[in-house]
Amino acid sequence: MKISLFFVGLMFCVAAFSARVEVDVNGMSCGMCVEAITKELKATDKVEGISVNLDQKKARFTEMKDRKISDAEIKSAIKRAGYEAAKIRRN
Ligand SMILES: [Cu+2]
Repeated sequence: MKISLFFVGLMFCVAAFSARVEVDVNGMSCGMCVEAITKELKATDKVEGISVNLDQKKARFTEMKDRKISDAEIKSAIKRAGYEAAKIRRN
């Protein structure tokens, strides 16, 4: 019982400190765009759970809690893929 409470507490802490990030991306038009953006975000090695939505033109991911990614780093990753990060939201 004590152990399971510990894990619940641990999971809560991880959730509390790893921010969900949502990025509006300009210029996406097909599945190749999705692939390219996913690949460049993954290459930063600072995010996980990447999900790029073509219809919504949004990239979503979770920032790794021990390796914060700055807005500038997000913008340059999206730019390396060939697109523009229009707006970045964190919550
Ligand atoms: Cu494309």
